Amino acid sequence: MNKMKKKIRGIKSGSLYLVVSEEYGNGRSAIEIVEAAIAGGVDILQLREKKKSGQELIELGTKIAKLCRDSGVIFIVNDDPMLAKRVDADGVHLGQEDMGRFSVEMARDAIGPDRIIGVSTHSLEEFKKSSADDVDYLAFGPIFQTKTKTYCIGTKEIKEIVEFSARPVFFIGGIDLSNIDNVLDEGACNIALIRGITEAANISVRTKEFKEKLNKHNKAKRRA
Ligand code: 3NM
Repeated sequence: MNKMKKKIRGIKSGSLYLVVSEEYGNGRSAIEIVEAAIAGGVDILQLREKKKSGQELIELGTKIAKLCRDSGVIFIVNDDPMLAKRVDADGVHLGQEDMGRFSVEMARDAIGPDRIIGVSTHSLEEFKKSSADDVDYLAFGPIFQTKTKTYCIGTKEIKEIVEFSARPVFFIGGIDLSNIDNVLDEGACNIALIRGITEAANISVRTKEFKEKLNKHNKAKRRA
């Protein structure tokens, strides 16, 4: 098994996953966001730029792949298994809409056995169904209100998801420093987010703050 795939499969707790979208970066470029998040200690980065052309994504993805490789950060590309392969990312993230167009099995055939596949899920039922597929991690959300969805689930299903899952789970959607404790108190171990980090005045400091929160919470949980 490839090193990054092993790394993500082995994640138990305390991992911070940043989804990078320039439109939420307060005028900062994707590369600026990525560099600052890496400096702050982010664990996983996803390139999610819905408004860029194919060529722009190849150029940007290639640059981010190098930055991540040099710092041991896992790099995931949103939506497109062929782009993930082209820029030599560690894996691809599939939304439910993507899986309407092609199955996880087809994405696996496209990117090969060594790269990571992650999926978005938005209900307990979807989560359980996707868990049976050949995926390396799952995301569950939106927990709180967010800009990319018209509804949110809340924290009530977190416990059951965590207990059920044999793979790492990232909770996502509207998570920021003011509500992260509600998510962690329900048993979440890892989180994913956009604006909580990309809108910060100092992205690197904010990334560190999230990492500290996650570490502190997980230490307390181990002691309990
Ligand atoms: N996926 P923010 S919520 C990209 O629920 C994405 O699957 C979600 O952005 C899901 O942290 C979301 O700014 C947006 O709320 C997360």
